[in-house]
Amino acid sequence: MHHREEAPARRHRGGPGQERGLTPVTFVGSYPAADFRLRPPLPEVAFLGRSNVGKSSLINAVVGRRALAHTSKTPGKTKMVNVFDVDGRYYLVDLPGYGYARAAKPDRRRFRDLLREYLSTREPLAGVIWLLDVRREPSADDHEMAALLAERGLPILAAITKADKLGRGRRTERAQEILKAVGMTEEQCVVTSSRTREGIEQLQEAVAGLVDGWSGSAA
Ligand SMILES: Nc1nc2c(ncn2[C@@H]2O[C@H](COP(=O)(O)OP(=O)(O)OP(=O)(O)O)[C@@H](O)[C@H]2O)c(=O)[nH]1
Ligand SMILES: [Mg+2]
Repeated sequence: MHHREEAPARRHRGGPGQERGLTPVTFVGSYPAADFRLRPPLPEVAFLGRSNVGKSSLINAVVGRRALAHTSKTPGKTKMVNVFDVDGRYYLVDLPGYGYARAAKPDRRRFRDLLREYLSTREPLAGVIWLLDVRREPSADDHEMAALLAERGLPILAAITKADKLGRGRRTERAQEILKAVGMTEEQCVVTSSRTREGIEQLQEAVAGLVDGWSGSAA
């Protein structure tokens, strides 16, 4: 089922050769459950994090498109599993956020179940970019997600987001505090900003590394 999220028709969703002639990236589909089949079968790299942490913005920054994945000031924008084909080599996956306290209860449950199902069963999942806001303490939901990923033994890279919100010294300090709180090292982390493009090249390399290191079967 190729169930698209509502989008204004004029909204750009990444046809071939648009914007800056970068790597071709196309929107594949939006899926309400984790058992969708993609053709061709390719490894997937998913962006995971609490609502409003900047997942959709970071995907746009990584692929160099301004409005491929839909972003919003209001938390809870991404409601399905959105898949983008990057150059026929791998899929980038924009997930709904977790932990949005003001979302309706049934929505919260649905997102949580969808994330759990996707993260714990999805076969072609090569690795996860786990987003953490530079200004926030990791939440109970963050820790729960981390436990789920650890259980499956998936490669994880922590992306500290919105680094532009803090000055240089403060952001390094915060990054260290966050890593300590989630039990990860600096080698497993990149400090990013979709706004200033800080850390974006490093993140691109990390995504490529996850894809190259993938040894599973996407079929
Ligand atoms: N200052 C700053 N703002 C950012 C950055 N990245 C995202 N934002 C803002 O944060 C808000 C949420 O961004 P999204 O990319 O929609 O976040 P999301 O994690 O996809 O949110 P959901 O889909 O609702 O879970 C938007 O207002 C963005 O403009 C960043 O690097 N710096
Ligand atoms: Mg989003």
